[in-house]
Amino acid sequence: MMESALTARDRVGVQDFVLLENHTSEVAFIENLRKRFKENLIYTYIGSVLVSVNPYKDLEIYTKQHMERYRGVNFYEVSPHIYAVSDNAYRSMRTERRDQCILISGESGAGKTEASKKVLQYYAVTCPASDKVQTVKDRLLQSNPVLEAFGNAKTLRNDNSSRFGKYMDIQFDFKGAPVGGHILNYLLEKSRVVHQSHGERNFHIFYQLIEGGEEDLLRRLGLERNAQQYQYLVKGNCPKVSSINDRNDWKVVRKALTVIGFTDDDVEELLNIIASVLHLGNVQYGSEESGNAYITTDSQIKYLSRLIGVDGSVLKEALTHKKIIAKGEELMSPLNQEQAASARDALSKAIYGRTFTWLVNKINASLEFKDSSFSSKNASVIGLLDIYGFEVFQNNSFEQFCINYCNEKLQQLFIELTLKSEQDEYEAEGITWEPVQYFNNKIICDLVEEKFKGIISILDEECLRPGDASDITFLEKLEDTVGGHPHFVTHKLADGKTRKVMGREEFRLLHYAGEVNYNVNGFLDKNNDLLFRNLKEAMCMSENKILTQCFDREELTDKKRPETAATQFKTSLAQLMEILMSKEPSYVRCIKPNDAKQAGRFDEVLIRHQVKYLGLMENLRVRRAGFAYRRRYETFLQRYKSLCPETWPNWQGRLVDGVSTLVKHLGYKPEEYKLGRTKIFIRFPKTLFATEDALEVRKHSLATKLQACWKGYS
Ligand code: AOV
Ligand code: MG
Repeated sequence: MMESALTARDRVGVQDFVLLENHTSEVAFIENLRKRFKENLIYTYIGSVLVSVNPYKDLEIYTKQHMERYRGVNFYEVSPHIYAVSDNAYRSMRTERRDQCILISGESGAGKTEASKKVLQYYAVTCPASDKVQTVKDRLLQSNPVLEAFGNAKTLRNDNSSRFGKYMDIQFDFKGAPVGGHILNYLLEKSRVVHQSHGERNFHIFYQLIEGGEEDLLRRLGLERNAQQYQYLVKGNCPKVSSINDRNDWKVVRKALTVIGFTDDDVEELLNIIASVLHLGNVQYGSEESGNAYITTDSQIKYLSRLIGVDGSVLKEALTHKKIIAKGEELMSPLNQEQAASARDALSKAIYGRTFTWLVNKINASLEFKDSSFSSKNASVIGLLDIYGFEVFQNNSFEQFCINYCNEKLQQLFIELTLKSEQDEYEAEGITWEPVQYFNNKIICDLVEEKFKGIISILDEECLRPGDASDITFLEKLEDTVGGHPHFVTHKLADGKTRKVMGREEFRLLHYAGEVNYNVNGFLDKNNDLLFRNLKEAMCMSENKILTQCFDREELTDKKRPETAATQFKTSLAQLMEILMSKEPSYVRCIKPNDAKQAGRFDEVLIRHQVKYLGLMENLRVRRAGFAYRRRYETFLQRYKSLCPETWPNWQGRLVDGVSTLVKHLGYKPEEYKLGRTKIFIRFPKTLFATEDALEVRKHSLATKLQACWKGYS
């Protein structure tokens, strides 16, 4: 028997939080999420915002049939899905000719990267295609495994954690076919190349190569099939991860590189670099009596020299000395063991980081639309943002500081745009409304990025200051400058006493998503991101075709000090915000159901916390403050016209009059709704509920009548 609309709602909850009877109750909100999660319904709307709870298991909801179900169908007429958001953005782009962006946010492991892949797959399958376009689609899709191999890693939060930020433009021609793409990448967590925390790994590619690389390839690269042999792979004591099959992933990545257009030569040069980073990590030092470092592992130098095409003696000298230019004269000053090891690590990070940028550029070249009759400037665009999510570890450093700052910026954008677009809509439709109070995290963004007195400015100041500047002086300066800020805490209390629970090398930021203690150790070095000149020179001599593009001789003559890492990041985020602001946004808010990466576990405390900091309750309140529901006249009429004899089967007059006739027939009271310029605004969900139920009843009675008819025939 058909389940009645009411009991179905009891079981699976409402598919739009706006329809909750008690919309201010967080308990009701979470109960609704729980009901749906239990039924494997991971998606729920707040108006047009999609809330997604990571199921941590494969659901049968991403098939081609599912894609077809969402294609060209109105948002509210099908159950909530990432495909509905994708389709909606696509149709808005097509019909309104307005560039779109899909912003996916949520903490580490909440499902952002998976969501972004679903969006891309949806377009690849459902958008029109020609042969040429098929290549573009394939390349767009295949860019993912490649970038994930080089830019993702296992962390304690996520087995496939994005360690870089990614914004991808998908370009469409006037027929709506994807014709190209462009990726912007943000601050890769390079430090992972040389160090991993316990239980974490280096970037996937290293393990994929070692596990999956063919025998003769490994021989050529001088590598053993054993990750334990490599210093850069043993720090986290976690070579294998149960959810990851490195050997299979290697095959996928290798194939993807070919699809993207990498020649065998390109791949060889790329792998030479990956292998040389591993060899570099195994370069060990001894200490002479004088304290000067010397290299004890000549065999590594031999491999390195061969793989990157730099003379062995040049490498050896560069890895143990620092070039100083004094009074116009060049001097080689020997390094001690510790300095030499850190110079070596700086080189590894630089090589890997620059190769990653090269990789993104190479992918961009392959995604570039090349057709003289159509310029990418005329293309319509859907941007897809998938960044690293907010994260807190036992020990948090410069990287977490940058990642969490980036999340603050994105939250800020969400706040501005959801409020703004809501306001704009009421204004455009000629309807007055009451604004809702939000926690505005601008105060935290300012604390980090403000000119002269923000944390980044103070960090830069310490980085540029000659003399005794250190991580600790940086912390002291922070205390002096932002010590009184409501979102900043250190061990020092206002009365001169100390806070025992905090270390002396830490500062705490009260982020919108939670408190994080940052250890200042390494902040200056990481922000400076310096590479000794002679190491740069050595790299400029490289015969490796990729490295010659990564290390440019011009850099050696450039007298200007490069911008610090944090400032570069800040600038690129500001540019990103501008790009996003210029487009019409759709939001996907991802929630992580538990910390154990397990299916079926709904950890209420964790979820409540996310609901809070993502501002979902406020989001809902804003959505409901004026009118819970709004629909374009044609959509509303199309859906409910069967409920009124005057509008059924077709209304001939003006749409607004049709809607007016329909709602009067349905018994809507004047205070329950307003008619705007193009849309009907419905104040209470229960009004729409009643209408939905009436529709359900009508469908049911139609179905029963049909069945009766059918029985009569048989
Ligand atoms: P993230 O991108 O939000 O974290 P991911 O998208 O990598 O998180 O998701 C983490 C893991 O959760 C994935 O590897 C899948 O195992 C699982 N998962 C996520 N979404 C789904 C889904 N829709 N269906 C099935 N499994 C899913 V980070 O990159 O760490 O912020 O920086
Ligand atoms: Mg991710």
